[in-house]
Amino acid sequence: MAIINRKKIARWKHKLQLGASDLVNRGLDQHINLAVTGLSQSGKTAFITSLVNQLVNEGHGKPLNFFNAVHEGRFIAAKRVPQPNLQISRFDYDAAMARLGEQEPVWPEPTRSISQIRLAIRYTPQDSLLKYASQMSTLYLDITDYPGEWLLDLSMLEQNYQQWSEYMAQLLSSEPRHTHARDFLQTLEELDPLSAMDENRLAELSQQYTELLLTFRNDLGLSVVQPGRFILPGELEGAPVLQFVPYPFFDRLTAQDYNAADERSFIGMCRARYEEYQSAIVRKFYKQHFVNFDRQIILADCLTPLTNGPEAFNDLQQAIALIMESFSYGNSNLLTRLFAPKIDRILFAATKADHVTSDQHQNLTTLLEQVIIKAKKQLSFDAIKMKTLSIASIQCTEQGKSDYQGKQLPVLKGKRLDNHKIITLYPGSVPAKLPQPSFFKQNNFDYIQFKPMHAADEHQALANIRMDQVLQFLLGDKLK
Ligand SMILES: Nc1nc2c(ncn2[C@@H]2O[C@H](COP(=O)(O)OP(=O)(O)OP(=O)(O)O)[C@@H](O)[C@H]2O)c(=O)[nH]1
Ligand SMILES: [Mg+2]
Repeated sequence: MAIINRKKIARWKHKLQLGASDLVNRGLDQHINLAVTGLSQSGKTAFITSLVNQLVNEGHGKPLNFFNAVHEGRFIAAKRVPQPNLQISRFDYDAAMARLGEQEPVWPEPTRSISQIRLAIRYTPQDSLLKYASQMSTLYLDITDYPGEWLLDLSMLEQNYQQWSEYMAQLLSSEPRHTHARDFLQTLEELDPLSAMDENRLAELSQQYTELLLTFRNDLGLSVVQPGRFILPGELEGAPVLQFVPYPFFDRLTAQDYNAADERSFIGMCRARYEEYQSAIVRKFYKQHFVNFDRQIILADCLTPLTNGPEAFNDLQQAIALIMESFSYGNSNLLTRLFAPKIDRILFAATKADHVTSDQHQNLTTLLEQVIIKAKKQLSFDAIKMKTLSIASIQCTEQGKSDYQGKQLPVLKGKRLDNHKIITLYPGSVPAKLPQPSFFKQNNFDYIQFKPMHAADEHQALANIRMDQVLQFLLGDKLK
């Protein structure tokens, strides 16, 4: 009798454990939807590839010392599992790893569309409620990759056509954009906004505007480039919804005339297309992919602007502030989460830190803090944890010392992306504050693009800088 009872009790206990674990998994924070945010070429795809790589290959590379679940021996394993949305492409981790594994490794291509990946992370709970529910628990992590060009468009949802035009007018009329925008502005100045507009003529104007946007981004290294789909149209290439321009001379129009303008007029046609762009493209993208985030990492490349000048920094600052307006921040206790999930942790990461010697990492972190200071002030950050780090998702250089005039100087060694030659260099110092124009006159920051190091095999963790701290900050508290 006693034996039966013990067996029964053990079975009940087991059932209870399973049930409780199931309940806990469904009810508590065992799922993270991570927003990987960053302008084009800031390093999103490289970051996602490395994050997946570090988790699935844990134990096969540089130890993740600052990731507590690993450090405490509670991390069991991570694997890719089917993503929730079956209509979106899978993030092509295998292709990214295959490219890094080639004899001459190559970086991921710039992203052209949206993809997703879901990871299941198995761990032994430490001292949370879960400990009593089961010996093993799972944290699901969802990540979406997308072209950085589309991200800035989110702020257009807050502006009507007139407000957006006025913002663009302000940008186009100040340097360094103005020099390039003169002809375009003059053409629009000569145009009667209420006159009938030919669709082909508007297509030409929007082409001229698109070329300007490309110059701003590619030649001047500026970040605020709107609308993003103009430079990365995808399947919308040539569609009328991408054929409109901002009108920079609203002061010449009365509110009455503007409101009465019909869709055949220049201003009416631009307004209608802008509104269509907002609702059919931007709002759709936002609704499908930019709600329900719990955690966010904002990746920023602060080193490229060091080569491009003070305006590029100013623009990066504006772009980050604009982007952050599109997310909802706040407290994520269970009750509020059920109705409106909010981001409760933000990590600001200065990417590509392997481009500078390690003695400059602290300055790079401080510099990013200066870049985001305005954006942080604009938002209310009740109960939000924030951290700033300098990272390299995929480290391409080795740190070393070189003898120079009797002194040991820190140097980097890496393979140049352009000519595949191995070089040893001191790229220069990073200012801890937003650089003044004088910095650019005196200093020559040597920004050289490097080839990624050869990934010997896909089961080996990629060399990186501080990815363990990234994991700890973004996931650590959920793996207790
Ligand atoms: N040295 C170094 N370079 C990096 C690192 N991460 C990214 N890069 C460089 O930055 C480029 C852009 O990285 P991506 O990950 O493709 O950037 P992205 O944000 O996905 O860009 P889009 O897809 O265009 O929005 C790469 O091709 C590399 O040249 C890094 O950790 N170290
Ligand atoms: Mg990408």
